[in-house]
Amino acid sequence: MNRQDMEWCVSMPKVELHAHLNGSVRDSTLLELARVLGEKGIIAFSDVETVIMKSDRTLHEVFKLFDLIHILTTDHSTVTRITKEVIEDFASENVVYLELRTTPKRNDSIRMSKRSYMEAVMEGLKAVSSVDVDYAPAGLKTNTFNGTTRKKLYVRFLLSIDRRESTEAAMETVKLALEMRDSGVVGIDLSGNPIVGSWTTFLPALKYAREQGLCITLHCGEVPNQEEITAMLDFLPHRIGHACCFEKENWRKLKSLKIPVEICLTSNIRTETISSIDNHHFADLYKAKHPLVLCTDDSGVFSTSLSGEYRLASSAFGLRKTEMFQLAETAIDFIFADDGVKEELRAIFEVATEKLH
Ligand code: 6MZ
Repeated sequence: MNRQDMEWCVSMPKVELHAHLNGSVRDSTLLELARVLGEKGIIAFSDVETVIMKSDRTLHEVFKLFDLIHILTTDHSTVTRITKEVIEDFASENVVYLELRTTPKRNDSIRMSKRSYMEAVMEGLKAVSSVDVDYAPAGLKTNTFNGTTRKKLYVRFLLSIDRRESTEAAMETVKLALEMRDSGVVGIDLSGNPIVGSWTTFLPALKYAREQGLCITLHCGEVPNQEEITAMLDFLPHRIGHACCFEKENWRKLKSLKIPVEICLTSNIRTETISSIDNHHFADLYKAKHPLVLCTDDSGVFSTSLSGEYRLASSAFGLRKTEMFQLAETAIDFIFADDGVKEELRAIFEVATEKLH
């Protein structure tokens, strides 16, 4: 694919369903934050700089990097800043619907509660000025500037439970999600280092969330763990992320249940969860017409973008422009927002079809 094709991928409307807030921070922002903490003597800037600028990372190293990023982005005002920047970055490449996920964090030393963390996130969303943002159920809230017709981005939130957390902490996150439904929270994600903890710890919270009408997406099969993969699929989540280390029986179950998969190509290759793009399960699932959506995972950590993921899929699997457009449009079926949003998104794609074909 040449440069013009990349421009085409950027101009196409896109739907992002698997993006972690702290994994999507610009390198330039992380370096700026590191410099400030370096000057205060809290961290050694040069050590941090090397880690941030490193391009190849195993899954293990990625989680060490997240611990570092979390040190850099701890306080409320930084959480607000990164949220604004991340949303504006997705808007700038024509993402029209974004489900942004983040782990609400409690940090007593700076008087941060899970709720105040999320309030800082919401403040960042409201500060977005480059596009109009629709962030809550129909008719509730939109941050429109000057009443003029401008580009619009729908943003919804998923609250993540980190696998390091306890059952109680997970339940607190679910309760917060329920209280924040009017602010655009639509679901719960289970993420974090896949070799840490047992997913059964979170089962009571996940079950409760589902009973209360929240949608659920689980990081599933990022490492080989057949027992967990089977149990996760049997739970019938609304979507799963990754599905890298599946065995024959897992594929059979996934396909028969038709659970949509959030595919993160660059992330899987960089973390060596998949040995090479030629062996990626995207090809088989796409051929089988299994519900799929291309996502970035951590656009900052893996130096990618959603347009870049489409370009990669196109070059690796021979997708033509019409097929890429269709793939992007089909993602509307798997979003957690209501039918009204789905209809509006379909209208956006219809207008774009005429322009792009
Ligand atoms: C599992 C991941 C992940 O929530 O602090 N996270 N969990 N697998 C991955 N694949 C590479 N990438 C990111 O964003 C960062 C957090 O998202 C989860 C991890 O829990 C990480 O700490 P937030 O905004």
